[in-house]
Amino acid sequence: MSEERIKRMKDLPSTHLLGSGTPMCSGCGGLEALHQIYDVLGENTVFVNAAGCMTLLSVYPFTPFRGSWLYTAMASAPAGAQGVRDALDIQLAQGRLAPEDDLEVVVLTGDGSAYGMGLSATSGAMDRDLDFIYVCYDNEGYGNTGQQYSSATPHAAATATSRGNRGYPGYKKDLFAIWAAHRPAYVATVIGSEPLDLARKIEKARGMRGPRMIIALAPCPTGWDYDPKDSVEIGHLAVKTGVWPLREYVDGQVVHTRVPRDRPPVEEYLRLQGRFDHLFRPEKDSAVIADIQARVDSYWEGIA
Ligand SMILES: Cc1ncc(C[n+]2csc(CCOP(=O)(O)OP(=O)(O)O)c2C)c(N)n1
Ligand code: SF4
Ligand SMILES: [Mg+2]
Repeated sequence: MSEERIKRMKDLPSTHLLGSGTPMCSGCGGLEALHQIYDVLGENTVFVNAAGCMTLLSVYPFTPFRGSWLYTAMASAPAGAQGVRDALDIQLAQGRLAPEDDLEVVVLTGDGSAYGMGLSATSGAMDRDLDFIYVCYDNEGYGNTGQQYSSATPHAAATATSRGNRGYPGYKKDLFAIWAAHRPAYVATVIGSEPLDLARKIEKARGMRGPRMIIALAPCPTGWDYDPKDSVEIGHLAVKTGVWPLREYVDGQVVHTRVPRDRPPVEEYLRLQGRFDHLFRPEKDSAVIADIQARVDSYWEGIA
């Protein structure tokens, strides 16, 4: 690494992640959300990151974060967070760490870890009422290894492991509901293209204690196959069409922070993404599109 680059990284403003020449794709919706989340949480944080795209942000011994960063295996980030939290608590109890120097422990993983490999460790952490924030950036597949399907992949999306004219045969798992069933302090869905909603939820989570769980839908130009300039538009359409409900769980209640009125057809969202190309070419697959639409409609039925 050149001296010049090291200097550039050291000179970054304290709450800025980027500008370090990271090997991330342009238009990355996960990075867009993470950047905004970091702007709210700030540098008094320890990020515990499971293997995935965001791991590429940190190249030992450097990290664009101004706080600390710990890398774990895919299934283990919440267990790693427990160890970090325990170490901080012991230092606080022994008077070796002043309360004002305490750090927020933040797990950062992709959907492959959150929806799949790491779900058991996350469930255990919530059972133990671990005091941490979990941020899952959900790009709906194993992005770092070439977009194989995960259990966050939406129905019919083409992935590296679900090719042909049918795409992924399964249906996206409702992780928000699974997490909320554990009755943690807080669960919320966010997206980088709705920055005010995102900032309000992260502020709220920051002011709480216990497990605070965040899922950020992360439009992914590389895995979803679209022009990076369309990331924000795709994020807006995910919310407007009702595909990505913005919601939060607190005190046993689920509240929608945005109820999309006059939802445009999901087709408008699907059409922009190459991973759904086979639904439109060579012939339109009206049955599959109608199935996707019906599931979205059924979700919103009765939600005022
Ligand atoms: C147990 C285990 N299996 C496989 C891998 C290889 N691997 C590294 S990153 C990754 C994809 C992770 O997907 P996700 O959590 O969705 O994050 P993304 O890559 O999409 O950011 C995989 C499979 C690994 N590190 N550990
Ligand atoms: S593959 Fe997708 S999630 Fe990963 S860095 Fe690229 S755009 Fe972001
Ligand atoms: Mg992923």
